[in-house]
Amino acid sequence: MKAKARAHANIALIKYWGKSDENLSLPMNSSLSLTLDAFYTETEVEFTNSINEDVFFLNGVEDKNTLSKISKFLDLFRIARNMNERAIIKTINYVPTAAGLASSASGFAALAAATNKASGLDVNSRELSTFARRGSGSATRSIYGGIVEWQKGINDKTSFAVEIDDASWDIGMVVVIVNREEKKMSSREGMKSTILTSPFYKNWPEDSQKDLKEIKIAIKEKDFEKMGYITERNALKMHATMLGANPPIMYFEPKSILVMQIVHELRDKGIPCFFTMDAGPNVKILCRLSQGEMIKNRLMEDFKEYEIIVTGPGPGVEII
Ligand code: 2P0
Repeated sequence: MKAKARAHANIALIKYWGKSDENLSLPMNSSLSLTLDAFYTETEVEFTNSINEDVFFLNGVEDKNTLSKISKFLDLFRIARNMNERAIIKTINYVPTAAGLASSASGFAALAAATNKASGLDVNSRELSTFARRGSGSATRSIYGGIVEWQKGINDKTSFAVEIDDASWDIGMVVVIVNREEKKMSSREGMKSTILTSPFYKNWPEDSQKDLKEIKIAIKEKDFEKMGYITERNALKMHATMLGANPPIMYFEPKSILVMQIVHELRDKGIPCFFTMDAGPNVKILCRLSQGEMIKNRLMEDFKEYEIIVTGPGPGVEII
């Protein structure tokens, strides 16, 4: 009745932006990501008859704010197993100091895997990704390592992740921490508002699927530059849909733009690197892993060393 799991965070190269079903967390578009080695979450779940309510500890401190979301998530497993036991959940986020990155992807992937084991449900990875999805959309992809596609599907059973490539061909990311404060608007709210109010959203579901198709070809051909250009454009198009919302949603900060300019400067010098940005001001640079340290050195002219993290591809979720 007790199990512990580790899951790594992921960064989307083709973004998920918008839900077609809020309750089931079904996405409007399929997405594709790179699982990262440097950022991960470890979660232990123990079901027991000795308590009447779930208890959740985050980094050693009891967290009552997130409890209802976690309990609702555990209910999915309790219903599937026809069990009533409450659980003690202990989560540690291993994110380099000052990273300030969202941890919902690694968080819900680790929670799903630990609960799957502890409850005895024992579904396979594909089905596990559908459970992770119910916690947080991006968690669907953190079930697998390397490059992962989340196929949008048409219902709960068909919206799952699949492995695309192990990313072992000199691929990495440089994460630049621009600001580690909590974001003002959650992705959930941002997506909803974009769909409802942005005149630019209507092109997104179809256009992002074209990008997805193209990037999968580039990955198959191991064409890193093509993969990078598609990644950078796709992120900017996602942000364009948000900029068109009312009120506008803008995650860019001056330093985010500075990183983008440095990326272009490096590219002009012949170094293949490409930026992407999510629902926050931090910028992630897709690059050759072997050039990560060189890119970091350039960034250190404008950023502090602890604000720059070089990482390779990470593995899928594992029971530890
Ligand atoms: C992504 N993002 O594909 C996109 C790009 C942010 C921008 O998935 O509402 O925390 O829990 O499904 O997964 C972040 O959103 O949102 C996200 P919910 P989630 O990575």
